[in-house]
Amino acid sequence: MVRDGQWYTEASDELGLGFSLKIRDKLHEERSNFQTIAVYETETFGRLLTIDGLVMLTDRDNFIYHEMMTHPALFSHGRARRVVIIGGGDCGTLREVLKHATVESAMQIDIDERVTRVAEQYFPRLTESNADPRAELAFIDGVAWMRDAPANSVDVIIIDSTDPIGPAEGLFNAAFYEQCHHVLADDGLLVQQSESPLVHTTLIDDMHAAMQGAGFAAPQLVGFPQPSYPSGWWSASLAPARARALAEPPAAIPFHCDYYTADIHRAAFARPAFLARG
Ligand code: AG3
Repeated sequence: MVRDGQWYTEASDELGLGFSLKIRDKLHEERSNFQTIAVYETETFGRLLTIDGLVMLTDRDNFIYHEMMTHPALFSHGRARRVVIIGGGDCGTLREVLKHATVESAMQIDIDERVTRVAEQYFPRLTESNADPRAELAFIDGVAWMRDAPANSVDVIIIDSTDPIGPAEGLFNAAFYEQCHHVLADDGLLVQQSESPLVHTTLIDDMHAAMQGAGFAAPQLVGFPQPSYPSGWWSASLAPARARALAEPPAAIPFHCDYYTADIHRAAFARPAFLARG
């Protein structure tokens, strides 16, 4: 039991940094078949979901991550009908995908059903669109699903995974990207959460090289703040299956967002000088 006034900390020895939230209570903790899932009530960030001790989301800032994992990719595609989410068991990305009227099917494939059940119980706002008839939830291995999926059958793949250690490791390599490339339509896009542009530059370079090695056109970095993740600055990497012009977002976004706007979309693709230098 956690006592009032204690702190939750995600610290990384490797990075030499940590992030702490003052907590009121631990609401839940379980060891699923794949990982340890915990939920805390914090003093100022609402509820906190952790997997294997790492921050997955908080009530207060997950809107930035979920909107930025979804809307730049879907509006850049322009007419995405078939969307597949790998990971994302908390359903926050699925909810954002379903805001797009072009989307006819949105399939969320997370290996761990318990993440979704915990989200339904403790983060009901994230799962509020799960009954949408266009949504399908599968609790299977995303790598195996991708291997067996037909060619040219998906418009946008969103990989909303944990860090590239443990269950998500197989989602960050060339073999998996090759399967994604095969499954995507010619004008398809892959987007993957790609950690911090400040402290994970080597990882990002390796990911982009692996994506290009698998046949993708040059990936672009979409940057955004995420205060509860290491360094507070996060990214998604957007890779077109084949070189193509990306579509512009509409001037007026046709649904409610709390972070994403057309201006934010353009700004998020801008490369800071130190990253542009490579
Ligand atoms: N996606 C987790 C990104 C990685 C966070 N890393 C960390 N805290 N060290 C979470 C899924 C949200 N839908």
